[in-house]
Amino acid sequence: MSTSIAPRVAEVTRHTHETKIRVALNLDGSGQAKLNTGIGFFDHMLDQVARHGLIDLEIDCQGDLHIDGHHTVEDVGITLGQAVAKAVGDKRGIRRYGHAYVPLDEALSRVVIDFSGRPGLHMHVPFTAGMIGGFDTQLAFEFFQGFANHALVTLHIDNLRGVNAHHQCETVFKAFARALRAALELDPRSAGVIPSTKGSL
Ligand SMILES: [Mn+2]
Repeated sequence: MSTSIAPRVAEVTRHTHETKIRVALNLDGSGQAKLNTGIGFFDHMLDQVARHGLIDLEIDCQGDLHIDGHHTVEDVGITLGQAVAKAVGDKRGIRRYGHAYVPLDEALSRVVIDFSGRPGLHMHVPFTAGMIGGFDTQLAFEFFQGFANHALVTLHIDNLRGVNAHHQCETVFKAFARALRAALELDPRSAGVIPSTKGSL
């Protein structure tokens, strides 16, 4: 039996009065990224998602940064979640679950993801600083909430230790990328199979 997998790519544009966003991605990419959210540190985090998730990722966001970064970060999470959901389709052949531990010097984070079809975020990251460059650390939660709600995934995110907030945040995004990559990987032993006894996810 030969199963040909359609290219796992998607493009989503989302326009509101607060943000205008375009996300284009290829889940089977090589980690090429073109990012422009207007928040330098956030671009740095999204670059980790592309690089360590081996996802080709273009994100352009024109957001209301004259207010603050909230709408930009939350809405990029929403739009990225929509794009991942679109690219992954009916989830046939994927591994479904993924997890990763990622350290960066003194910091260590763990992310566990399930493409369950049910949105859920359980996040425990005690950031040691309120701001990292121009990025409000409270917005990390908003990003992952937006992503989980629209990619329809269960997401458990824990920073197990860390002193430097840049390190804490970077380990979270890198572990997210690695977990995502593992969950979305096509499992040759279950080619064409939807990984659920229910028959749908
Ligand atoms: Mn860094």
